[in-house]
Amino acid sequence: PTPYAPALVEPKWRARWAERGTNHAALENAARPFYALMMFPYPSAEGLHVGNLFAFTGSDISARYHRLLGHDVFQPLGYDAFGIHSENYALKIGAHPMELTPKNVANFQRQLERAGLMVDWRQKVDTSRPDYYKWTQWVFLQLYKQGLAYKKAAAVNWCPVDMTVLANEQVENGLCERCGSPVEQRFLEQWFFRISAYAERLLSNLEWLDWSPITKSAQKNWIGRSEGAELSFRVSGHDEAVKVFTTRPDTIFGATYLVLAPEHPLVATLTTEAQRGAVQGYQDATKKQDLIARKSSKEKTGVFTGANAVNPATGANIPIWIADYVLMEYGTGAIMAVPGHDERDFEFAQVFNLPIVRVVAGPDEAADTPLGETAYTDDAQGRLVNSGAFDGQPVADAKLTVTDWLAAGGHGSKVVNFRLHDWCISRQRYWGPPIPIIYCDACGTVPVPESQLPVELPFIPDFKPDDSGISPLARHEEWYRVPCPTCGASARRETDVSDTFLDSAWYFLRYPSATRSDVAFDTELTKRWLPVDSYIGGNEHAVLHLLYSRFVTMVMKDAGHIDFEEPFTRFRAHGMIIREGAKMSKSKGNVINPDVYMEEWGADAFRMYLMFLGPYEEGGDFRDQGISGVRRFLDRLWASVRDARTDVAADANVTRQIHRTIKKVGEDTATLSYNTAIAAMMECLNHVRSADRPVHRDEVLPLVQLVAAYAPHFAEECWELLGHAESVFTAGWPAFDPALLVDNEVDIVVQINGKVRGKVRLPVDASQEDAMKAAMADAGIAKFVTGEIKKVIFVPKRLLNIVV
Ligand code: ANZ
Ligand code: ZN
Repeated sequence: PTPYAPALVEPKWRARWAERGTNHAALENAARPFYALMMFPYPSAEGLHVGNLFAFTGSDISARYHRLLGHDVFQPLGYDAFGIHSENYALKIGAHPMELTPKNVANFQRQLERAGLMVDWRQKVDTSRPDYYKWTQWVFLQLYKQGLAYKKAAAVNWCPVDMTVLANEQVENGLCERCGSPVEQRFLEQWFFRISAYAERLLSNLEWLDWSPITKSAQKNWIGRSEGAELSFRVSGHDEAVKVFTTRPDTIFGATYLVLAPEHPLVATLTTEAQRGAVQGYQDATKKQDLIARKSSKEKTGVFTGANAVNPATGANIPIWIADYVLMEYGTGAIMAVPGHDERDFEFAQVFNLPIVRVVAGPDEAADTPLGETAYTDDAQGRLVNSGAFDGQPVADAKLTVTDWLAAGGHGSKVVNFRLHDWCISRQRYWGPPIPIIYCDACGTVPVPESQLPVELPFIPDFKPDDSGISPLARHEEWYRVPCPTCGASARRETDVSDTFLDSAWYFLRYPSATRSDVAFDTELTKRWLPVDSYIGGNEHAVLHLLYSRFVTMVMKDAGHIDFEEPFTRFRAHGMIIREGAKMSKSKGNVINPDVYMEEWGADAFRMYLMFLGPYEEGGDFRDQGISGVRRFLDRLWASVRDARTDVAADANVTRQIHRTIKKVGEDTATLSYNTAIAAMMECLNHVRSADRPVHRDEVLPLVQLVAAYAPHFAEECWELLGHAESVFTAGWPAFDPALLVDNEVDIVVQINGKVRGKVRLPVDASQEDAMKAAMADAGIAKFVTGEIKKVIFVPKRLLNIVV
């Protein structure tokens, strides 16, 4: 008898799928379209990572399951091939990204095909190819037309050793993730997208989106809506006022000093001559830090500007300081410090000996209770003290009444503030789509006409960034010198490229139309396939990619290109595969090469094994042991299929078990609970094989359908072996009979004189008489019935007690 041989079976079915177009969706005329999306990979030179494969397999199972349910499933995949990761890697190994990327993509393609994903490869996208980024540039122009793209000077992270701008994610504790040198800030002119204008909408739609709760809450925090007040403090001896944002206007009587961010534009004006040296020294030191270091809680530092402001509530003169714990990017870049009730202000006041006043007291505290070692920050129970006419008011009321009072006096107003910043999309790098803008001395900023797209990224050997902080393209006049599209005069192209996150913020719109060269996305195809029905990916993209995608989709809707504003109806975050308790990484030497495992055990066994490591949405520890167990399951199922017969009677108990398994595997697969679904299939197979007789064909047939989404090549081969000419994926999901789900037999415990002596298995409706008969027929029980039976107690379905 032939054993299961994945080395033969798997290539056979991949070839047949390709030949028959099994994995292609009926893009033009699907009756029940279902768009299953997985996050596309960045094609690293190391090749497919086991984490990628874990993610993709889970998506693939869900897609295949929906196909079995009768949907027309479209599952595309592609490559997020532009960006700093690819470029840095090319730099490291001395290659050119334009030559290296296609090689990496080809290697990924080979590995992905081997994994047996149900991908419609006709619709593949590669963000680094002109036929794709032409449309990324088009997306930029749509934002520009809507007034949502603008240019301004802003700080960027700058690594002085690598001589490059770094994304925030590439800065770890203030150091460059690549070389470890301290990161500096530089001011450069950059393009921004006005995502902040969409903050309220991005937040409120979260309420109805069917997304993983962790992803939603990460977005909610990132958007960071705060209700409060913007208050104005007059500066003594100046015309200027300092505006602050506060969520605690009720504490204004306790504001004993103001703090400006060191970069605040008023600092230069307000600083006295005596303090100028100290202030400038502090400003320079702050420039050398990145945002992450500034947000970390460390010893408070700061400098007095020499200027004072007037507290509008108390009339007191209060000093104006600068300190790096106040960030220019948030609120107004200035705060009123209330050391009695804010932790950071409290620490600062202690370091610099500034007055700390209590203006809120807890329920059982007197107005003069000392504050002790920390600020009193509770805003739920307190009431105001030392606050003039407001004394005694609960904090919640005072937030409103104090704001109204200050507003009436012309000192400020109620505002809603968002943490979400506009999205900086300029990169002073090479490996990305050139931003489609031309600067003309006569016409100013001119968008490249859509008919002139793409603005092709030229091949330049010197793509390396340098200390100038300007893009490598800015060294190539032969490229950037172009006639103005409007007046024809000599003009200059924008030489920055756009952020990789822009490439991935619309790729799901492109897939159905990937082969179209006339439009970014076809109206009809988009209507049929979008929004995406199921999106599965890593939660590390919760606030960048997923938020940007939602934003771009909203803009496309507002511009009239599409008729929906949320791109992903359902999103599920998968967990991570870790090894020996650590995240896998090359530097830790604990990376797993999927090729090796697929070679030894087969792709199907490896897929199932990955899914068996733990709950899909939580992830699990990768162990080398255990894959043999999964493979053994496939071997045994194979043998049962091979040896199955039709000339034996099906066993009723086995049939019931099969129906229960169909129900369970369906429910578990629908909720991505793949590990428990696999366990149920294994248990079921044990039942099928334990009966002391040959296996009936009907007993393995449904099992093959259940396992198909998990081990697709394997299932196809079994299905063929069972006599089918068509793919198992056309066979549908097996139905279960609800009547067979309930047990129709139960174990009844038998006691003699109150002692358990055994049990008998009987139909659920067995009577006392039936139970007695069965008990007496069991020699092991009957031998304890030594005298005359005095009494019998019978609890149906449970217990038989015989008293002798
Ligand atoms: C006075 C005050 C009193 C504050 C108090 C808090 C407690 P969220 O909730 O995150 O919006 N703040 C405002 N702008 C800031 C900036 N640019 N950098 C650093 N801190 C800033 O936080 C709002 C609070 O954070 C504001 O309310 C302000 O401190 C501070 F008992 O004002 B509060
Ligand atoms: Zn011009």
